[in-house]
Amino acid sequence: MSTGNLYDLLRRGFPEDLSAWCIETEAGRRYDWSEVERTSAALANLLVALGLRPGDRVAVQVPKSPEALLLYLATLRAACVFLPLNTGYRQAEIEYFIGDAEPALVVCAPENASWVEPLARRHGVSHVLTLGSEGDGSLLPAAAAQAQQFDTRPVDDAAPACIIYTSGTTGRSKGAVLSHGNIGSNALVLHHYWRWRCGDVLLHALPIFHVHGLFVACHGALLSGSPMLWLSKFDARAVIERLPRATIFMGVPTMYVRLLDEDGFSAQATRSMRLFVSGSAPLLAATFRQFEERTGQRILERYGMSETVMLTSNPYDGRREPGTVGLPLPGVDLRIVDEDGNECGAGAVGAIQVRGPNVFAGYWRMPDKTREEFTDDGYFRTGDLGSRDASGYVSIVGRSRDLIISGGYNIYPKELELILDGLDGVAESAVIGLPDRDYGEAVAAVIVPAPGARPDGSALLAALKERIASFKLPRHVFVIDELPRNTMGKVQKNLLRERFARVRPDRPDQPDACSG
Ligand code: MCA
Ligand code: AMP
Repeated sequence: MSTGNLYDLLRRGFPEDLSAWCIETEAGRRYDWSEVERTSAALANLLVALGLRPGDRVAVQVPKSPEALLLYLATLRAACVFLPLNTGYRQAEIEYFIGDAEPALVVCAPENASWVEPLARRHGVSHVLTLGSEGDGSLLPAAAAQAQQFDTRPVDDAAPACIIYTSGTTGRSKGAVLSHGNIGSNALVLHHYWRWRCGDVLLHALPIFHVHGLFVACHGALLSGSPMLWLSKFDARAVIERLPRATIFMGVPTMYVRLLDEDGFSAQATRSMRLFVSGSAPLLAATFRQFEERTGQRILERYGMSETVMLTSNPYDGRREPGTVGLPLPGVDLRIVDEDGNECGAGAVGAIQVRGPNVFAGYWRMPDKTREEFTDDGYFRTGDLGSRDASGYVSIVGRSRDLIISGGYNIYPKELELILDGLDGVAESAVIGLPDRDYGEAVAAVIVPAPGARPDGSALLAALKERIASFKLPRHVFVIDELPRNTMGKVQKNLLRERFARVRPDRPDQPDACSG
C-alpha cells in the first residue's frame, strides 16, 4: 500500500474537530490541531519562499518545543528532508553533519547562532534561522507573513523524508536516509499493533531528535488524533504528576529505573495508563518485574534501529516476555543467521538480519557502506546478535559492533579513542561500556600513558568535552601499563570489561583516575 507524503498520512488521523488540543506544554500552553495544520503550512511556505526544493535538507539542532515538531511537519509537507541533530552535539560534530549533508537551511538554538552561522556559511549553507525553547528566535517571525494554507507536495513512497545520523564503527557517522514509505508504513503498523484509540493521551518525555521520540511516539499520537502532554525533558516527578491524565508513555530503560526510584510511583499513580513502552536499549528483566510488582502493569518492550524504525514488539494482548523484544512486526522479515549465513534454530545465537517496507534504502552518499550492510537477497545486517525461542520471541543478546548504549544514546568507542589517542600524554586508549544501574552502560576510558607521561583523568575529560557531546564523556578513566591483545593484535575489550567491572562496579559518580 502506498503511503504518499507522510504528512498527508498523519493528517488523515487528525480529529474532525481541529479546535481540540493536540499538545500541552509543561507551562500549560495548549496547541490545537488547526494550529498544527496552519503553522506547519506557514513554515512549509517559508521553505519554498527561501528557495528550498524537494530533496533539499533542513538541518535542525534546537531544544524540544512544539514549534520544532511543526518545523518537522513543514519539512515533510514541502518534500524536503529533515535532519534532526542531538542538542548535545558540539561544534566539531555539527560541522561534520553540515559538511556531509549539505543542507540548504540550518535551524539552530538562538544561543548557538554565533558559532553555527559562520560554520554553516563556510559550508555554503544559504540560510540559517533560529528557534528557541519558547518559540523565540528568527524562524517564526520569518514565517509570520506566509499563507497558512499549503498544498502538501505529493511524493513517491521512496522519496527521502529524513536523514538520521548514526555513529559508525570507524568513528565516522553515517546518515540513514528514511523515506516517506519507510516511516509511514511503520507508523501504520504500530498504530494497529499497539491499539491506538480514541481517548488516548500520550505523555511525551523523550527528545525529538531521534527515531524513538519523533517517529514512534509523535507519529502514534498524530496518526490517531491523540493529544500529547509534552515535557521538555524527562523528569521522574513531572512524569508521575501527569500520569493520571495520560494513557500511554514511551521511554528508555533509564526512565523506568528512575520512575521506580520514586516513592510516589505506584498502581494508584498509573491507574489511567493502558500502555508503557520501552526501547532503544535493553530493559532488564528485573526492572520489568519490579515495575509489574509496583504497578500491576507489564511494560511492552520493542526493538528497532534508526535505519529500520521498529522491527519487533512484544504483543499488546498476548504474553509480554521479560528479557525479550517480542515478535517481528507485521511486514518485517527477520532472520537470525550463523557465520555461514544459515538460519539458526530456536535458541541458537546468530546475527539479526531484517527486510521490510520499513527498512531504509541506504546511507547518505555512502554506496559502498550501504552495499556492505545489505545481503545479496536484500536483508539489512543490523549488527545485533540475537536468538529466537520456540514461540518466535526474539532476544537481543549482544552486538557484533563495538557500541555502547548509555541511557538510550549510542556511543561508538572508536570516535572517542581517535580523540584520546591524539592527546598529549596518551600512547593509546580503549573505550568500553561498564554496567551502570542508571544508564544501563556507562562509558569508561582505559588509557596507556606515553613513555614518561602521567596523564590526568580530569585534563583528558576536559579535552574531550570541547570536542564531543557530554553524554559521550567517560564516567570513569583508568590508567594501565598495557592493553591486553590477542594474537592478531586486537585489543581484548572483554578482558578490560571484566577487569574494571570488578574494580569499579556500577559507579555512576564523578570520573576517576586510577592505576591498574
Ligand atoms: C544525558 N547525559 C548522559 C545521558 N543523557 N550521559 C550519559 N548517557 C546519557 N544517556 C549527560 C548530559 O550530557 C549531562 O552532562 C548530564 O548527563 C545531565 O544531563 P540531563 O539532561 O539532566 O541528563 P539525564 O536526565 O541524565 O538524561 C537521561 C535521559 C536522557 C533522560 C535518560 O539520556 C534521555 O532522554 N535519553 C533518551 C535517548 C533516546 O531518546 N534514545 C532514542 C534513540 P553534563 O552535565 O556534563 O552536561 S533512537 C533508537 O535508539 C532506536 C531507533 C530505538 O530503538 O528507539
Ligand atoms: P540507533 O542506532 O540509535 O538507532 O540504535 C539502535 C540499536 O539500539 C539497535 O541496533 C539495538 O542494538 C539497540 N536497541 C534498540 N532497542 C532495543 C531493545 N529493546 N533491546 C536491546 N537493544 C535495543
